Amino acid sequence: TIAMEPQYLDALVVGAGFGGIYQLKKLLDQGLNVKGIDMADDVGGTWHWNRYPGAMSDTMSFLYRYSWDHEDLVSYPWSHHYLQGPEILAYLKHVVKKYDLRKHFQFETELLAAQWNEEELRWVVTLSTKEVLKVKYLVTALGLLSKTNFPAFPGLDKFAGELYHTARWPQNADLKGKRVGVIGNGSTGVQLITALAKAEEVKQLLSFQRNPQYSVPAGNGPVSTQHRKHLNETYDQVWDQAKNSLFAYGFDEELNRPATSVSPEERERIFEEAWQQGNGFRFMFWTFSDITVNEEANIAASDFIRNKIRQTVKDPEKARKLCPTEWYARRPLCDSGYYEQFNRENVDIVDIKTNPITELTATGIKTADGKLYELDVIICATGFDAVDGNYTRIAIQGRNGGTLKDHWSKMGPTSYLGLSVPNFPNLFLITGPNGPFSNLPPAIECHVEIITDLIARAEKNELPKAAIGTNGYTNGYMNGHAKSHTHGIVEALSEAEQEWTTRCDELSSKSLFRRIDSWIFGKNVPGKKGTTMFFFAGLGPYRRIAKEILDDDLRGFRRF
Ligand code: FAD
Ligand code: NA7
Repeated sequence: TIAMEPQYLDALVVGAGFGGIYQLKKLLDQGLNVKGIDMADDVGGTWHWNRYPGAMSDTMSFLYRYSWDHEDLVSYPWSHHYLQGPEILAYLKHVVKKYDLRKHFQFETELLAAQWNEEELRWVVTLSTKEVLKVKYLVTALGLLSKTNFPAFPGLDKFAGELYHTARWPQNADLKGKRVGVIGNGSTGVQLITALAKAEEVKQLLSFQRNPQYSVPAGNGPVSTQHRKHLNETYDQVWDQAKNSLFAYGFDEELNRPATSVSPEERERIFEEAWQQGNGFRFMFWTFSDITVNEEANIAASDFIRNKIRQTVKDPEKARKLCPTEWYARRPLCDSGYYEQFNRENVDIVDIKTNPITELTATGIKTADGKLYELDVIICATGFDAVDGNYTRIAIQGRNGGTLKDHWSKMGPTSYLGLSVPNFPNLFLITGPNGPFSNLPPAIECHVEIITDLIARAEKNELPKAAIGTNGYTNGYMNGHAKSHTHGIVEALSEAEQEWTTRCDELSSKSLFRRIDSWIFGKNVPGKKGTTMFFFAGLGPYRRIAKEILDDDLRGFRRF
């Protein structure tokens, strides 16, 4: 094989979801020579991969989109309070078309390795197509819920029926008349089970459930013309509110009302109001200020939801199985009639907490009690190796030969502000470890905008003259190895990363979320060391901190 000549570019953007699309656009707008890649065969990211029946965003439609195109905000059509997966995919394709971005993307192309070259001040990037790129800036928008978690059940390869993961959903799946087993009942499992049961096409539907979760109604329904008109007239304020709130879900979080500060009747009334209105984040964060940090408040919310489950599910045995016993302390779920589906005769729960799956056989799932559940289709709704999962597949080698994997092996995944890592110059992560925990499109935008600013500063080459000759970069500058040495370097300082990591850890120290083995603290994948993965103080505070840092001459960043 002939070694390919390296291709010189200003920047490579990896990922073609919400993050990659916007980042590509912003860098093109800056006049840079940029390429976007994705291992998928088209744009969409999450919404390209997750095409299972019932896939839906549970951020309300008016906030699950980009905020920067006013014309689009007021004109792009959507009909319901929530967007279905295919609608989001169509929206992202529309944005790509409108800004003519497709020609800058290369699909079915995976980033395999990236190595920092100190001489040239460039990343030497190897792609699955065997192409080699030399880029000044490497932006990874790999997705924080993207690398699938596919549990290694014994006998996985023996199952003779159809076996799917929800995040790799095939376009031709046909479940009509089949006996279907779903493993997993998080956000995805709840959506899938509800949709499959409602469609009344499958013969039998079994939910293989380890830990039941708390779900509240989504409150979906058509959006009235008046409501849309009002939104259109106030969109600037709407975004302003969202971006300055904690979770950017379109309501002001309750900050000063502990659940115990009101009478039991009043508490019930507030829970009921939130239940009627719908949305999981609203139920958890708009009702009271302390549900996620105070045991008593958490129990009050849990009791309320458990009562609703018992009222909804007629068969007491099914209701018992569906009632969670853990803290209400995972990413809050909402649904479009999940619990009701268990009133159907062909829909049932297999409790795999007390009676775990021991193996898959040619014909189905076997549990510890020796029982074999015969199935035609097994669907793993088992979630993701979240946040750093996709990074573990890439060999990223920074300055001095250290790899990102090494850097993250001791403390777990860390970064400064969720986007920069010491010794990885000009590598920028969109929604990297310890980024804001919130509705994601505005969090992603915030990261893209910071990264664009950092790159603009590096491009301006604010290289302090005095530093030349002393900072180790002189060779690259003087010898002229690269096509261009006029750019600078931005990277987090070690102390800044450490400080940020400690801060994120402390912010979540009182959270009941830490007591649950979920993806939010990196505890859902066997072997993964649970660590703090997010900045939990909210998007508004995150944005303020980031702005201060940028205004304060990039405090915490090293610049050359
Ligand atoms: P992604 O959309 O995940 O895109 C990352 C892309 O990077 C992927 O296409 C992947 O193929 C590509 N990639 C990864 N590694 C490589 C590599 N080495 N080489 C090349 N390409 C690579 N968020 C919300 O805020 N609200 C919601 O209601 C919500 N609902 C969700 C429902 C589901 C079922 C899922 C899975 C996620 C949901 N999310 C939700 C989170 C969602 O992931 C984000 O909102 C958003 O879509 C993430 O965009 P992204 O561009 O950061 O990442
Ligand atoms: P989640 O929320 O991580 O849920 C995964 C589900 O799969 C959950 O019920 C798990 O049970 C179950 N699971 C995972 N591994 C196993 C094994 N080995 N055996 C049995 N059951 C298992 O993923 P989702 O895709 O639903 O949602 C992720 C996010 O994407 C969501 O928050 C949205 O933001 C979109 P467990 O609870 O661990 O007992």
